[in-house]
Amino acid sequence: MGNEIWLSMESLWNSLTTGSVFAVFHWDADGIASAAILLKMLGERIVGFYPPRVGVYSLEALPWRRISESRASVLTVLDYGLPGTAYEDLSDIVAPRSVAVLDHHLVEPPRGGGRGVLHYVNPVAQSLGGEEDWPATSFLVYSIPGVGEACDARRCSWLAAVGIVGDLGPVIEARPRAYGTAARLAGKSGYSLRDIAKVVELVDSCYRLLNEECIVHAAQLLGWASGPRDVLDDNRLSRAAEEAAKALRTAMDRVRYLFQRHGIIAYYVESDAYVTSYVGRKLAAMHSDSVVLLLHWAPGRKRGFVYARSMRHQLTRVLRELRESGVPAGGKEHVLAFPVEEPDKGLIEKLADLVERHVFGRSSADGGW
Ligand SMILES: [Mn+2]
Repeated sequence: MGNEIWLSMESLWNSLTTGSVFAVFHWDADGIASAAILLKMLGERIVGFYPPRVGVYSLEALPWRRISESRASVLTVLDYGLPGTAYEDLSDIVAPRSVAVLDHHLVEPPRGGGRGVLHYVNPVAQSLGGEEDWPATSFLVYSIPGVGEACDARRCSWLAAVGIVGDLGPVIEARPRAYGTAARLAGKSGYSLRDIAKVVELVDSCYRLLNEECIVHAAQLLGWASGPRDVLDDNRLSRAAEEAAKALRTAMDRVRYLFQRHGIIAYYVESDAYVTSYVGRKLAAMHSDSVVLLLHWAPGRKRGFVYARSMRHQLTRVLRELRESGVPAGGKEHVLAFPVEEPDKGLIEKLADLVERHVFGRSSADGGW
């Protein structure tokens, strides 16, 4: 089979509406909301539905057994942030099935090296807008011609708002355009951003508990819900949210300072929940001029995560170097994360070296990853 790359929303949507679809979606509120919109629009065309392994950004983290058992003709990947070349590899692996990617992470777009059929729509990677224009993948799905109108008719525009509120979190107030978009989308369905924020907190508790079945439950729940009320009344998510909130509080009390260099401050935390992004965001808000590094170790799971975030500085070049060195890191302009197998504080020192070189231009810190 020859290489085929399709870059338009229309051709991507055409592939989804004429095939049977397996949807792989990012484990956070945006990925879940994106999958829920697809479920609302495609119904029984969706023959399978699962997130990658939480905290890992690589093709290996995809739910391979489920994908091969599903016999879907199209594999769609939502909001997962892998570079374009990874999806070219994926289209080779799953051929003759096609791959349809919807994303808004700033990554390298595909270059035309694959042999399978790849539909790739990522306006940020394709330089068709910035992260403020495309604040969520759920909004991108909603923006596919015809989908927004159909979604409005089913009063489901609130799902697009869930992704925006989830991805921007507390900084949404500082992004007036994205804030306005989210408020307009929620309002179209008759809800406020407060309702949406509550939905985000509930669905994000699943990945914090590293519970993939809970994530699937959340996506199905949102996909069939007539509005936020149905989500807020769900017992399983309420229990998960209580448990996650407890884990987050405990983790914040356990954060330990590691070291500081000019413009960089590093911390360590232990928790068996995926508290990485929550704790990292809080620390980044406390040190808004710095780059915050966090090593999170989950002793009971014998795995951990390294995380970096900055309110002010761009981490894009650090993320690129990590990925070029084979690290399964994911992220956006101001954030990156990757899994680790040991609580090795040396990794944080090495990451600090990369940040010094790429963010602060200090060449004394030499050596790659
Ligand atoms: Mn997203």
